[in-house]
Amino acid sequence: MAGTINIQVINGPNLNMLGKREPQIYGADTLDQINAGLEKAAAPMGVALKFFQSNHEGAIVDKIHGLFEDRMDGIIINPGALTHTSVALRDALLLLSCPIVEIHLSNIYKREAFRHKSMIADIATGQISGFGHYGYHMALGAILNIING
Ligand code: CA2
Repeated sequence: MAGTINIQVINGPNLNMLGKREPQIYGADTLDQINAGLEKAAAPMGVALKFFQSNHEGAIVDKIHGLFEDRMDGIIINPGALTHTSVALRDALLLLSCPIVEIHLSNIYKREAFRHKSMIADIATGQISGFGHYGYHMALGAILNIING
């Protein structure tokens, strides 16, 4: 019998402020509400989610190093602004061999030019951008599709 599927959800800088400002760009839901909705969808599918948010690049890199030991089945990551800047995040994710889905609430390609470049898009399994919090659900479905075939 197949065991539990373990998926780590990582959110980067400022995403703890969701629902508190700029709802026209990022939606009205808080990160806790988004996580709760994802958990509700994941549990009946035998998926255990772990959640991590940090405003600090090094803390996220450390977390990813820990996942190297913990052996997750998949990673859903919204790196926030680190998407566009962080070679350290890119290098850390390269340590992992499980599916990695990069997700953005907003469509980064419809926004300022500096958001059009992602440091991790070409090393991620895939990218989802512009579907609000539903993007996290799409990412979950994409990882399960890869694992279950
Ligand atoms: O669209 C996304 O999900 C982003 O990753 C969000 C980042 C942004 O830097 C990326 O270019 C695209 C910013 C997250 C900021 O979150 C806030 C939420 C509420 C209030 C203020 C900021």
